[in-house]
Amino acid sequence: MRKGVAEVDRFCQYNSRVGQHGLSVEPWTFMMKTLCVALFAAMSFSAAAKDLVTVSDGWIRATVPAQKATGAFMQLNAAKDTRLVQVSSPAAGKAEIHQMDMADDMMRMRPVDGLELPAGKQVDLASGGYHIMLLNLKQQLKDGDTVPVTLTFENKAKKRESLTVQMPVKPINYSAAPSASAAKH
Ligand SMILES: [Cu+2]
Repeated sequence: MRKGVAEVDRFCQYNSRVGQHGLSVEPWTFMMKTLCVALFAAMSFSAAAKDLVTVSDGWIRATVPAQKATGAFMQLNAAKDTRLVQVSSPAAGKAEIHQMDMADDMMRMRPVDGLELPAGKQVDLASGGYHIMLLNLKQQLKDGDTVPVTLTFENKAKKRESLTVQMPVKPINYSAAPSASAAKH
C-alpha cells in the first residue's frame, strides 16, 4: 500500500471508530465516510497516472535574478500510448511544452500542443530538444530548490490524467547524464 493511501486509511478508520461512540454523530460519520471515499478516489486517480507514466531524472535549470523563464527537463516512459498535453507549476504564471529545432541555421523554440508518448518508448525532454518551459516565473529559482510540476496526459479516448512531480533545481551549468537521444544534439 502506498504511504499516502495508508495514511488516509488510518485517518478513515480512526474517524469511523469515533463515529461508533455516540448516537448524535450519525451525520458526522456520514460526512467522514463521504470524505474518505472522495479521498480514496483522488488518491487512486493519482496512483493511476503514476502507473501510466514514469518520470525520471527530472530537473529545472536555475535562474539569475529577474530572469522570467527557464526550462524543465526529464525522461518520460509511458506504459500505454498517451500524450503529454498540458503542463503547469505554481512557480510559473504559465508553462508550455516546447520544441527546439534548427530553422535557417538558427536554433528556435516554439510551443507545441502535445508530445506523443508511445508505450514502452523513452521520450527525453532535454536541452536542445523537447522541454517544458516555465514562463512568468514568480521568483528566482535557486540550486537546491524543489518545484512541483504537474503533467497532464490524454489517451486516445480523450481521458485525462495528471501527475505532479517534485523537481529539483540544478545549477545553470548542470547537464544531465547524456542519454542516447540527447547525444545526437
Ligand atoms: Cu523553450
